[in-house]
Amino acid sequence: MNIKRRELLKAALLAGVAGPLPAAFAQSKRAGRQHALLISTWNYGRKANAVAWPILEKGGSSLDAVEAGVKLAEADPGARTVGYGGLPDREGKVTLDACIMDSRFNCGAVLCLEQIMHPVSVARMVMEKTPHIYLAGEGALQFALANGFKKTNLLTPESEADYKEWLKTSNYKPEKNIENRLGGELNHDTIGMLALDGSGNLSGACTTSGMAYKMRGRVGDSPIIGSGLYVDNAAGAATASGVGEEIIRIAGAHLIVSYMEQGLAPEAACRKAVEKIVKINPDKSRDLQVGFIALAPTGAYGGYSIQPGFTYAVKSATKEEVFNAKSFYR
Ligand code: SD4
Repeated sequence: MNIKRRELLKAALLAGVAGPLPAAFAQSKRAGRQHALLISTWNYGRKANAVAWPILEKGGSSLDAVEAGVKLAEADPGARTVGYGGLPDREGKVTLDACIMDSRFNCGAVLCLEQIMHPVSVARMVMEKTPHIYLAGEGALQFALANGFKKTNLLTPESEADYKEWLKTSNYKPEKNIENRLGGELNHDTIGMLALDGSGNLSGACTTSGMAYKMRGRVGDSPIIGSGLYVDNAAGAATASGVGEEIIRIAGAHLIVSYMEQGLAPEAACRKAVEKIVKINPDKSRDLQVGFIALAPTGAYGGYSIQPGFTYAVKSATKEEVFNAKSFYR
Protein backbone atom coordinates (compact mmCIF):
# COMPACT_ATOMS: atom_id res chain seq x y z
CA MET A 1 0.00 0.00 0.00
CA ASN A 2 1.54 3.34 -0.94
CA ILE A 3 1.69 6.22 1.52
CA LYS A 4 -1.09 8.20 -0.13
CA ARG A 5 -3.51 5.29 0.03
CA ARG A 6 -2.53 4.56 3.64
CA GLU A 7 -3.21 8.16 4.56
CA LEU A 8 -6.58 8.13 2.84
CA LEU A 9 -7.52 4.97 4.72
CA LYS A 10 -6.38 6.49 8.01
CA ALA A 11 -8.45 9.60 7.32
CA ALA A 12 -11.47 7.45 6.55
CA LEU A 13 -11.08 5.46 9.75
CA LEU A 14 -10.65 8.63 11.79
CA ALA A 15 -13.83 9.99 10.22
CA GLY A 16 -15.44 7.03 12.02
CA VAL A 17 -18.91 7.63 13.36
CA ALA A 18 -18.65 11.35 13.06
CA GLY A 19 -18.56 12.03 9.35
CA PRO A 20 -18.77 10.90 5.75
CA LEU A 21 -15.96 9.24 3.85
CA PRO A 22 -13.53 11.80 2.46
CA ALA A 23 -14.34 12.34 -1.21
CA ALA A 24 -11.03 10.97 -2.48
CA PHE A 25 -11.52 7.83 -0.38
CA ALA A 26 -15.10 7.43 -1.47
CA GLN A 27 -14.03 7.62 -5.09
CA SER A 28 -11.37 4.98 -4.68
CA LYS A 29 -13.19 2.01 -6.19
CA ARG A 30 -10.98 -0.56 -4.46
CA ALA A 31 -11.33 0.87 -1.00
CA GLY A 32 -14.98 1.70 -1.66
CA ARG A 33 -16.05 -1.76 -2.69
CA GLN A 34 -14.53 -3.21 0.43
CA HIS A 35 -16.83 -0.93 2.38
CA ALA A 36 -20.03 -1.64 0.41
CA LEU A 37 -22.70 -2.98 2.73
CA LEU A 38 -26.39 -3.88 2.87
CA ILE A 39 -28.63 -4.01 5.92
CA SER A 40 -32.29 -5.10 5.80
CA THR A 41 -35.05 -5.67 8.31
CA TRP A 42 -35.99 -9.18 9.45
CA ASN A 43 -34.60 -12.63 8.55
CA TYR A 44 -36.07 -12.25 5.10
CA GLY A 45 -33.59 -9.44 4.55
CA ARG A 46 -30.96 -12.12 3.96
CA LYS A 47 -32.69 -13.19 0.72
CA ALA A 48 -33.24 -9.60 -0.32
CA ASN A 49 -29.57 -8.79 0.41
CA ALA A 50 -28.53 -11.77 -1.73
CA VAL A 51 -30.40 -10.27 -4.68
CA ALA A 52 -29.02 -6.76 -4.10
CA TRP A 53 -25.41 -7.67 -3.34
CA PRO A 54 -24.25 -8.55 -6.91
CA ILE A 55 -25.24 -5.01 -7.94
CA LEU A 56 -22.92 -3.47 -5.33
CA GLU A 57 -20.22 -6.02 -6.02
CA LYS A 58 -20.12 -5.00 -9.68
CA GLY A 59 -19.77 -1.35 -8.67
CA GLY A 60 -23.48 -0.53 -9.14
CA SER A 61 -25.35 2.14 -7.19
CA SER A 62 -26.91 1.79 -3.76
CA LEU A 63 -30.17 3.04 -5.30
CA ASP A 64 -30.32 0.18 -7.82
CA ALA A 65 -29.37 -2.28 -5.07
CA VAL A 66 -32.14 -1.33 -2.63
CA GLU A 67 -34.80 -1.28 -5.33
CA ALA A 68 -33.81 -4.74 -6.61
CA GLY A 69 -33.55 -6.13 -3.08
CA VAL A 70 -36.98 -5.13 -1.80
CA LYS A 71 -38.66 -6.12 -5.08
CA LEU A 72 -37.95 -9.73 -4.11
CA ALA A 73 -40.21 -9.39 -1.08
CA GLU A 74 -42.86 -7.48 -3.05
CA ALA A 75 -43.25 -10.32 -5.55
CA ASP A 76 -43.18 -13.16 -3.01
CA PRO A 77 -46.66 -14.49 -2.17
CA GLY A 78 -45.19 -16.03 1.00
CA ALA A 79 -44.37 -12.55 2.31
CA ARG A 80 -47.68 -11.76 4.00
CA THR A 81 -46.94 -8.14 4.94
CA VAL A 82 -45.47 -6.86 1.67
CA GLY A 83 -46.75 -6.56 -1.90
CA TYR A 84 -48.28 -9.60 -3.62
CA GLY A 85 -49.74 -11.88 -0.94
CA GLY A 86 -49.90 -9.09 1.65
CA LEU A 87 -52.84 -9.18 4.06
CA PRO A 88 -55.63 -6.78 3.04
CA ASP A 89 -57.36 -3.90 4.80
CA ARG A 90 -60.68 -4.50 6.57
CA GLU A 91 -62.55 -4.20 3.27
CA GLY A 92 -60.48 -6.97 1.72
CA LYS A 93 -58.27 -4.71 -0.43
CA VAL A 94 -54.48 -5.04 -0.49
CA THR A 95 -53.11 -1.49 -0.32
CA LEU A 96 -49.39 -0.83 -0.59
CA ASP A 97 -47.07 1.86 0.80
CA ALA A 98 -43.48 2.27 -0.41
CA CYS A 99 -40.71 4.83 -0.67
CA ILE A 100 -37.16 5.20 -1.87
CA MET A 101 -34.46 7.80 -1.15
CA ASP A 102 -31.00 8.37 -2.63
CA SER A 103 -27.78 10.00 -1.45
CA ARG A 104 -28.77 13.49 -2.65
CA PHE A 105 -32.06 13.93 -0.79
CA ASN A 106 -34.06 12.81 -3.84
CA CYS A 107 -37.03 10.75 -2.77
CA GLY A 108 -40.34 9.39 -3.99
CA ALA A 109 -43.22 7.46 -2.49
CA VAL A 110 -46.58 5.88 -3.18
CA LEU A 111 -49.31 5.63 -0.59
CA CYS A 112 -52.28 3.29 -0.57
CA LEU A 113 -51.48 2.00 -4.05
CA GLU A 114 -53.58 -0.98 -5.23
CA GLN A 115 -53.10 -3.71 -7.83
CA ILE A 116 -49.46 -2.99 -8.65
CA MET A 117 -46.83 -5.61 -7.91
CA HIS A 118 -43.85 -3.29 -7.42
CA PRO A 119 -44.77 -0.11 -5.55
CA VAL A 120 -41.08 0.63 -4.86
CA SER A 121 -40.45 0.96 -8.60
CA VAL A 122 -43.43 3.30 -8.94
CA ALA A 123 -41.99 5.31 -6.02
CA ARG A 124 -38.67 5.54 -7.86
CA MET A 125 -40.48 6.77 -10.96
CA VAL A 126 -42.30 9.41 -8.89
CA MET A 127 -38.85 10.52 -7.71
CA GLU A 128 -37.24 10.52 -11.13
CA LYS A 129 -40.07 11.60 -13.45
CA THR A 130 -42.27 14.01 -11.51
CA PRO A 131 -41.78 17.25 -9.58
CA HIS A 132 -43.51 15.57 -6.58
CA ILE A 133 -42.55 13.23 -3.76
CA TYR A 134 -45.84 11.53 -2.79
CA LEU A 135 -48.54 10.10 -5.03
CA ALA A 136 -51.50 8.45 -3.32
CA GLY A 137 -54.38 6.12 -4.15
CA GLU A 138 -56.08 6.51 -7.51
CA GLY A 139 -53.58 9.10 -8.74
CA ALA A 140 -50.67 6.79 -7.93
CA LEU A 141 -52.41 3.96 -9.78
CA GLN A 142 -53.06 6.12 -12.85
CA PHE A 143 -49.42 7.22 -12.83
CA ALA A 144 -48.24 3.60 -12.59
CA LEU A 145 -50.50 2.46 -15.44
CA ALA A 146 -49.43 5.38 -17.62
CA ASN A 147 -45.82 4.33 -17.07
CA GLY A 148 -46.19 0.74 -18.15
CA PHE A 149 -47.01 -1.05 -14.88
CA LYS A 150 -49.74 -3.70 -15.20
CA LYS A 151 -52.71 -4.31 -12.94
CA THR A 152 -52.40 -7.51 -10.90
CA ASN A 153 -54.71 -9.07 -8.33
CA LEU A 154 -52.53 -8.97 -5.20
CA LEU A 155 -54.93 -10.87 -2.91
CA THR A 156 -53.71 -14.48 -2.87
CA PRO A 157 -56.09 -17.33 -1.87
CA GLU A 158 -54.17 -17.67 1.45
CA SER A 159 -54.58 -14.01 2.32
CA GLU A 160 -58.23 -14.08 1.26
CA ALA A 161 -58.86 -17.11 3.49
CA ASP A 162 -57.17 -15.39 6.47
CA TYR A 163 -59.22 -12.26 5.82
CA LYS A 164 -62.49 -14.24 5.79
CA GLU A 165 -61.48 -15.87 9.06
CA TRP A 166 -60.70 -12.43 10.53
CA LEU A 167 -64.11 -11.11 9.41
CA LYS A 168 -65.79 -13.54 11.81
CA THR A 169 -64.62 -11.47 14.78
CA SER A 170 -63.36 -8.30 13.06
CA ASN A 171 -61.17 -7.74 16.09
CA TYR A 172 -58.43 -5.27 15.18
CA LYS A 173 -55.23 -5.47 17.15
CA PRO A 174 -51.80 -4.81 15.64
CA GLU A 175 -49.73 -7.94 16.13
CA LYS A 176 -46.18 -7.65 17.25
CA ASN A 177 -43.51 -9.76 15.54
CA ILE A 178 -45.85 -11.36 13.03
CA GLU A 179 -42.67 -12.95 11.69
CA ASN A 180 -42.31 -15.01 14.86
CA ARG A 181 -45.95 -16.11 14.76
CA LEU A 182 -45.73 -17.28 11.17
CA GLY A 183 -42.34 -18.88 11.77
CA GLY A 184 -39.84 -19.99 9.18
CA GLU A 185 -37.25 -17.90 7.46
CA LEU A 186 -39.45 -16.91 4.53
CA ASN A 187 -41.83 -14.92 6.69
CA HIS A 188 -41.24 -11.37 7.78
CA ASP A 189 -42.73 -7.95 8.26
CA THR A 190 -42.24 -4.76 6.31
CA ILE A 191 -38.94 -4.75 4.49
CA GLY A 192 -36.64 -1.76 4.83
CA MET A 193 -33.23 -1.91 3.20
CA LEU A 194 -30.25 0.45 3.44
CA ALA A 195 -27.19 0.28 1.20
CA LEU A 196 -23.74 1.85 1.03
CA ASP A 197 -22.12 1.48 -2.38
CA GLY A 198 -18.54 1.50 -3.62
CA SER A 199 -18.68 5.23 -4.33
CA GLY A 200 -19.57 5.93 -0.71
CA ASN A 201 -23.23 6.72 -1.44
CA LEU A 202 -26.12 5.69 0.79
CA SER A 203 -29.68 4.86 -0.35
CA GLY A 204 -32.70 3.22 1.20
CA ALA A 205 -36.08 1.70 0.34
CA CYS A 206 -39.03 0.61 2.42
CA THR A 207 -42.13 -1.28 1.24
CA THR A 208 -45.16 -2.84 2.94
CA SER A 209 -48.81 -3.79 2.74
CA GLY A 210 -49.12 -2.10 6.15
CA MET A 211 -50.93 -3.36 9.22
CA ALA A 212 -53.27 -6.25 8.38
CA TYR A 213 -57.00 -5.31 8.53
CA LYS A 214 -56.24 -1.60 8.89
CA MET A 215 -58.98 0.93 8.13
CA ARG A 216 -59.49 1.67 4.45
CA GLY A 217 -57.18 4.53 3.43
CA ARG A 218 -54.85 4.13 6.40
CA VAL A 219 -51.21 4.95 5.65
CA GLY A 220 -48.39 3.92 7.98
CA ASP A 221 -44.85 5.16 8.44
CA SER A 222 -43.28 3.12 5.66
CA PRO A 223 -43.79 5.55 2.74
CA ILE A 224 -43.33 8.68 4.87
CA ILE A 225 -39.92 10.23 4.30
CA GLY A 226 -38.40 10.83 7.73
CA SER A 227 -40.58 8.25 9.46
CA GLY A 228 -40.18 4.87 7.74
CA LEU A 229 -37.00 5.90 5.91
CA TYR A 230 -34.46 8.68 5.82
CA VAL A 231 -31.09 9.09 4.11
CA ASP A 232 -28.56 11.87 4.60
CA ASN A 233 -25.35 10.90 2.87
CA ALA A 234 -23.19 12.83 5.31
CA ALA A 235 -24.89 11.59 8.48
CA GLY A 236 -26.38 8.14 7.79
CA ALA A 237 -29.55 6.28 6.89
CA ALA A 238 -32.30 4.62 8.91
CA THR A 239 -35.45 2.59 8.30
CA ALA A 240 -38.22 1.13 10.43
CA SER A 241 -40.63 -1.74 10.94
CA GLY A 242 -43.48 -2.04 13.42
CA VAL A 243 -46.55 -0.06 14.43
CA GLY A 244 -46.37 2.85 12.03
CA GLU A 245 -48.40 5.32 14.06
CA GLU A 246 -45.77 5.29 16.83
CA ILE A 247 -42.92 5.66 14.33
CA ILE A 248 -44.62 8.64 12.66
CA ARG A 249 -45.20 10.38 16.03
CA ILE A 250 -41.45 10.71 16.57
CA ALA A 251 -40.44 10.95 12.86
CA GLY A 252 -38.34 7.89 13.69
CA ALA A 253 -35.94 7.52 10.76
CA HIS A 254 -35.08 11.22 10.65
CA LEU A 255 -34.62 11.32 14.41
CA ILE A 256 -32.11 8.45 14.22
CA VAL A 257 -30.18 10.12 11.40
CA SER A 258 -30.03 13.36 13.44
CA TYR A 259 -28.68 11.42 16.40
CA MET A 260 -26.01 9.97 14.11
CA GLU A 261 -25.24 13.45 12.83
CA GLN A 262 -24.62 14.44 16.44
CA GLY A 263 -22.10 11.59 16.74
CA LEU A 264 -24.06 8.60 18.02
CA ALA A 265 -23.25 5.18 16.57
CA PRO A 266 -26.11 3.48 14.65
CA GLU A 267 -27.23 1.14 17.42
CA ALA A 268 -27.13 3.87 20.06
CA ALA A 269 -29.13 6.17 17.75
CA CYS A 270 -31.77 3.45 17.21
CA ARG A 271 -31.91 2.79 20.97
CA LYS A 272 -32.48 6.47 21.74
CA ALA A 273 -35.41 6.58 19.30
CA VAL A 274 -36.91 3.42 20.83
CA GLU A 275 -36.54 4.95 24.31
CA LYS A 276 -38.45 8.01 23.12
CA ILE A 277 -41.36 5.85 21.90
CA VAL A 278 -41.40 3.98 25.22
CA LYS A 279 -41.29 7.26 27.14
CA ILE A 280 -44.32 8.69 25.37
CA ASN A 281 -46.20 5.35 25.61
CA PRO A 282 -45.40 4.25 29.17
CA ASP A 283 -48.30 1.77 29.38
CA LYS A 284 -48.91 0.84 25.75
CA SER A 285 -45.26 0.14 24.95
CA ARG A 286 -45.36 -3.34 26.55
CA ASP A 287 -47.59 -4.45 23.67
CA LEU A 288 -45.95 -2.43 20.93
CA GLN A 289 -43.27 -3.56 18.57
CA VAL A 290 -41.09 -1.12 16.66
CA GLY A 291 -37.68 -2.03 15.24
CA PHE A 292 -35.15 0.33 13.69
CA ILE A 293 -31.98 -0.28 11.69
CA ALA A 294 -29.36 2.29 10.76
CA LEU A 295 -26.24 2.57 8.61
CA ALA A 296 -23.48 5.18 8.94
CA PRO A 297 -21.49 6.55 5.98
CA THR A 298 -18.48 4.62 7.35
CA GLY A 299 -20.31 1.29 7.02
CA ALA A 300 -20.99 1.00 10.77
CA TYR A 301 -24.49 -0.39 11.34
CA GLY A 302 -26.89 -1.38 14.10
CA GLY A 303 -30.49 -1.95 15.12
CA TYR A 304 -32.69 -1.80 18.19
CA SER A 305 -36.31 -2.64 19.00
CA ILE A 306 -38.89 -2.28 21.75
CA GLN A 307 -39.54 -6.02 22.15
CA PRO A 308 -37.23 -8.97 21.62
CA GLY A 309 -37.74 -10.78 18.32
CA PHE A 310 -36.70 -8.11 15.83
CA THR A 311 -33.93 -9.27 13.49
CA TYR A 312 -31.90 -7.70 10.71
CA ALA A 313 -29.67 -9.08 7.98
CA VAL A 314 -26.27 -7.68 6.97
CA LYS A 315 -24.22 -8.42 3.88
CA SER A 316 -20.81 -7.14 2.88
CA ALA A 317 -17.74 -8.53 1.10
CA THR A 318 -16.72 -10.23 4.33
CA LYS A 319 -19.98 -10.81 6.18
CA GLU A 320 -23.37 -12.43 5.75
CA GLU A 321 -25.24 -12.55 9.01
CA VAL A 322 -28.66 -12.20 10.62
CA PHE A 323 -28.58 -10.39 13.98
CA ASN A 324 -31.08 -10.44 16.83
CA ALA A 325 -31.50 -6.77 17.67
CA LYS A 326 -31.10 -5.75 21.30
CA SER A 327 -34.38 -4.59 22.76
CA PHE A 328 -35.76 -2.27 25.44
CA TYR A 329 -37.78 -5.06 27.07
CA ARG A 330 -36.23 -8.48 27.62
C1 SD4 B 1 -47.01 0.09 9.00
N1 SD4 B 1 -44.72 -0.07 9.68
O1 SD4 B 1 -47.76 0.14 8.02
C2 SD4 B 1 -45.74 -0.69 8.86
C3 SD4 B 1 -46.05 -2.10 9.21
C4 SD4 B 1 -44.91 -2.89 9.67
O2 SD4 B 1 -44.05 -4.60 10.71
O3 SD4 B 1 -43.78 -2.49 9.67
N2 SD4 B 1 -45.10 -4.02 10.17
O4 SD4 B 1 -47.27 0.62 10.07
